[in-house]
Amino acid sequence: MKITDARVIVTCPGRNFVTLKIETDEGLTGVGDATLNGRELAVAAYLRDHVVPLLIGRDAHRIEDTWQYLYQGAYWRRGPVTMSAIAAVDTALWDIKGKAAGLPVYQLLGGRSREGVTVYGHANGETVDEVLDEVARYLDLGYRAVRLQCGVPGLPSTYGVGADKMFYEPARGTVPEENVWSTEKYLSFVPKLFARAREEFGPELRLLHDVHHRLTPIEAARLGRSLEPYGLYWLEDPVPADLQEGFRLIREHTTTPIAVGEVINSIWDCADLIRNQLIDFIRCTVVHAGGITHLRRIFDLAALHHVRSGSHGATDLSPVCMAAALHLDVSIPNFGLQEYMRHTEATDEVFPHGYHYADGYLFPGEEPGLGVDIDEEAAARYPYRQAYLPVNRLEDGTVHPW
Ligand code: CS2
Ligand code: MG
Repeated sequence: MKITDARVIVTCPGRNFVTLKIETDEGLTGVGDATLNGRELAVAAYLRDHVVPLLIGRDAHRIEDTWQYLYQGAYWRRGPVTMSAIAAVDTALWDIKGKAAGLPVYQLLGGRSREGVTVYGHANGETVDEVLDEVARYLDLGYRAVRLQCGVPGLPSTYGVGADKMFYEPARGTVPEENVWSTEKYLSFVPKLFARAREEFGPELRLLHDVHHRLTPIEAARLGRSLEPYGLYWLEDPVPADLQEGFRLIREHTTTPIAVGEVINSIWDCADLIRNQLIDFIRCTVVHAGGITHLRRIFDLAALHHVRSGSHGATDLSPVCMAAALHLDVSIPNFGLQEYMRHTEATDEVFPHGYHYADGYLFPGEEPGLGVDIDEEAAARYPYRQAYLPVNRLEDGTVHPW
């Protein structure tokens, strides 16, 4: 089965998405997500200018060989742009292989290891009371795990807190918005949020929190320790993951489980974290970590070291990525938890999909392939709009991780 065409489709149904659609001489098509929030056009150009010409005429069944050809063949390795572009090709080829076999992709990955994929939602608010009301709303919807993010008294804005509740979206504007950060204000406030949450919802609900890369290892160790009485399911991205060895210090001081991975693109960028058991959950996802082929390799390494999956599932990962993530989630032995931020109606219209939510779980569906597509006519009604992620500064003006 030969690849006859590949198109890069950029659309903005409320937010930007880049999608690759591959066509074959047998009439089967496949889709892959290539969205890199705030840097979308770099991946679109990488695909259009450097990858699509190499795909035409290739055997669509040769997924591994195509992966190696694009990865090793570029000479330049790793990085979010390269790995998102390769991911899009890889995802689309798995979609095609599933359709050719007449099977949902999870069947090609070894079949189901569980009935459904447990997901967590985001309870956000300016105040603790507002956050707790949101938690209650998620419980009414059947969620078994909730992430809590709250405005910090004395700071004008905080990561994870926005006007929209079900679709948090930080990217906007033709220049990046600037936020202000104080580690001191944050560290003294967060334990109060979780103390109230445990008082209200009891000991069993899985509670999570995202630090969004803002602390140093010793500050993160202090936070982890102060949250121990509240038994978090995970503390996410406590420090930037550039220095893998930095996590050792956190580990030496706290039993709060650590989750990392949404900005990690390759197995080489998390191998030390995993091999040294410095983390508990690896949160890479299909689009930014080289597709189903490469992410499965990361999850397999993680399984050997007691590390479970916790894939990133924010709104900037398209329904194509979510579908692919669910096929992996349902099949791997070491699944932990899947993030699920709902997409807007306009996004769901552009990306018709078979996966569905019920009672705290997502189900990938039984359609052959990934069970997701892009409606190109609908996509054309939503042209690209530049949007940047915010930049963060300390109160004295120093640039700080956002
Ligand atoms: C986040 C994301 O979902 C998460 O855990 O950290 O919202 C992240 O900020 C965005 O995906 C960035 O594009
Ligand atoms: Mg995060």
